[in-house]
Amino acid sequence: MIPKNHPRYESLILRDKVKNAFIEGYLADTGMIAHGRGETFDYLIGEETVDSAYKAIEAAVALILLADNSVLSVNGNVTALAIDEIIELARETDSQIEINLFYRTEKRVDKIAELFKDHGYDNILGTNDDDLYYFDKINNPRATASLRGIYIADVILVPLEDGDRAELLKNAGKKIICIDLNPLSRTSEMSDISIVDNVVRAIPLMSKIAHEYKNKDKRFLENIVENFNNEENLKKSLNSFKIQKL
Ligand code: PTJ
Repeated sequence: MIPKNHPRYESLILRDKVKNAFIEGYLADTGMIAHGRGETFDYLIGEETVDSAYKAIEAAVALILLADNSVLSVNGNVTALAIDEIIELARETDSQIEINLFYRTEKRVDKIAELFKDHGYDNILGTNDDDLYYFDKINNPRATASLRGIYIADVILVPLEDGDRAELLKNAGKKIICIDLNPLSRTSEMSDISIVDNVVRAIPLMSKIAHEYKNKDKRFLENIVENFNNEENLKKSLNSFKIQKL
């Protein structure tokens, strides 16, 4: 039990969620290592949504709302940290949700699908019964895509994606939006829009902005996307890292 008045309460709660998800069997063991790495970057940006991340979030929401088929990809870490928030974002943006695991096992996929069901979302894609295709004919679990989801999607949100898979999706002609606290990761570098923020802050903020943007006209959204430069924005994100005591 973590006392509410602990100065690092929020951070410890997230750690607990990740640990429990591992014990429940749906978070990869290395997902805990990835979380630790994320914690470090988060600390250095002050555990807040910096201006450049906010700009990227606005552009990301505009791009998703302009898409013909948008998919929100989920893995073990996103399920553990932001299951209700990602369901809300799917509803606000009319996107589909697809399970997409780096360390894919039938057991983990079933558990994640069951959790989404328990949280009121029945139509998750990428399950063991789904029609899964392989990009570039690479018969590798990392290359799976649902025929009704990622395979035909034009815009994909990949929170916490590994670089190889991001590259695979990019080469398949998709527009990629990532949420990754590391602005230097291959995923951040190769995405069309890189949100350098924690998924626990970025995803709810995306829903809030989507709620506001979804009644705007197409030109408004296109303007936001056209005026966004990912390379420049990533440099700004990098500049917001500093050594400070929280
Ligand atoms: O559930 P699976 O099988 O798909 O596996 C998921 C992991 C995360 C283990 C897998 O995708 C992986 O190994 O990822 P990487 O290559 O370690 O990359 C994770 C990236 O996410 C790193 O750059 C971390 O800094 C970043 N990160 C970690 N936690 C968060 C985060 N970014 C945003 N929000 C977080 N909470």
